[in-house]
Amino acid sequence: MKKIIICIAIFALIMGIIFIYFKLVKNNNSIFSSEKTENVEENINKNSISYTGWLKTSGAELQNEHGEKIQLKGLSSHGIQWFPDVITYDNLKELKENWHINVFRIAMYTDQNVNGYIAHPEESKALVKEIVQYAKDLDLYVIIDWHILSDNNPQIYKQQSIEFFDEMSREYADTPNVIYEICNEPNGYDVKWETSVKPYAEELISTIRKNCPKSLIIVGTTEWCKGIKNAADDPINTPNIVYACHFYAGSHRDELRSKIDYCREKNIPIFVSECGITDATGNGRIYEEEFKKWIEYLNNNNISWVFWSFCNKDESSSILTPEYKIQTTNESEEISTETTSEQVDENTEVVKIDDYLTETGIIIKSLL
Ligand code: DCB
Repeated sequence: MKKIIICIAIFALIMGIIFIYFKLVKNNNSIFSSEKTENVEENINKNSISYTGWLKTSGAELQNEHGEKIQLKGLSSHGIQWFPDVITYDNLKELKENWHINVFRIAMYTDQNVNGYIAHPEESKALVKEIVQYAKDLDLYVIIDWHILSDNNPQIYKQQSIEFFDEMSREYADTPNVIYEICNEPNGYDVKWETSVKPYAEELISTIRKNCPKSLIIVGTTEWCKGIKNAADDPINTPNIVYACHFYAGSHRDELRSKIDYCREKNIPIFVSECGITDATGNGRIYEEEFKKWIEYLNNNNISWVFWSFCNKDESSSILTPEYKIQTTNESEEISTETTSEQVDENTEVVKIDDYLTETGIIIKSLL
C-alpha cells in the first residue's frame, strides 16, 4: 500500500514538473525558452497594433508608437452607401492574411445628392462602426474618410463634420487603429488652402484631439489632393498630421512626384490615402506600368498608399468583377426554409474574392 502511494506521489511530481516546464516555455518567460521562440514572438508582436500602437510623425516620416518607421498599405472601399455588401469580416480577413494589407479605408461620401452622410447620418454611422469593429477584431488600421467630392468645399458641411468626428473620436478615444481623414478631395477654383481648407482642418483637428489626443489625422489638400505644395508652404502647426496626396496613374505622374519630393524636403509628411491605376475618372483603360512606377517610388520613400477601390462596380478601377456577389446570412436563412439541403449547399457556398478578381485586382494583389 505504502509503495503504491509513493509511486503515485512520484508520478504526480513528474507530471507537475513536465507541466510547469511546458507552461514556462510556452509563455516565453523563463530560462527554458529557446531563442527561436523569442524571435517568433517578436515578429508577431511587431506587426500587431498592440505593439505598433498610435501612429505619429517625425519630419516627413510616419512612425509607430516606438518611433520606428512604418508604411501602411491597403485598399479603400468605394462609397459605402453603394457597395457595403463586399465589406465583410471574412473579406477583410482574407485581405489581411493573404493580400497583406494593414489598413482599410472607409469612404463615406457626404453629399446628400448621392445619398451620402448628410442624407442618411444614422445609417452611415452604423455602417462605419460595423467596419471599424471588423478592423479592430482583425488588427488592422482603419481610415474613417469624410468623402467630400461634388460637395467640393469642406466648409459646406463643416458643422455636420464636427458633430460626426466628435462622436467618432469619443467612441474611439482608446483605439489606435482608427485614423481620421477629415476631407477627401477639396476641389474647385475658389477652394483655397488658406481660406477654406486650412481653417476647416484646424477646427476639425481640435475637435478630434480634444477627445483623442494621440490620433493620426489625414488632412486633404486642394485640387483633388494635388495641391500639396500650398500646404507645405503654409503648414498646420500641430503634431501627428499627414497631408493627403491622391494620384491616378493615367493622369498624374512625374510632376506630382516632384511635388511630393518638395514637401518631404520641407519635412511635410505625405500620405497617399487614395490612388488608382486608371485615369482620374476611375474608369477607362488601365495604366499598369505607370502605376508600378508610382508604387516603386512610394515604397522606396516609405510613403503609405491606399488603393481605389475594393468593390464590384463595373468600372476598371474595381478589384472585383460585377459577377461577385456575397451570400448574406439572411438570404441563406431564407433559402434554407424553402429549398432542399442540396440546393442550400449550392447557395451558401463561400464566395471567394480571389475567384472574382479583375485584371486590376490581380495586379494590385501582386503589389501589396
Ligand atoms: C476621386 C474621388 C473618388 C473617385 C475617384 C476616381 O475623384 F475621390 O470618389 O471615384 O477619384 O474618379 C469615382 C468612382 C466612380 C464614381 C465617381 C463619383 O470610381 O465610380 O462614379 O467617383 O462618385 C477624382 C480624382 C481626381 C480628379 C477628379 C476626381 N482630378 N473626380 O484630378 O480631376 O472628379 O471624381
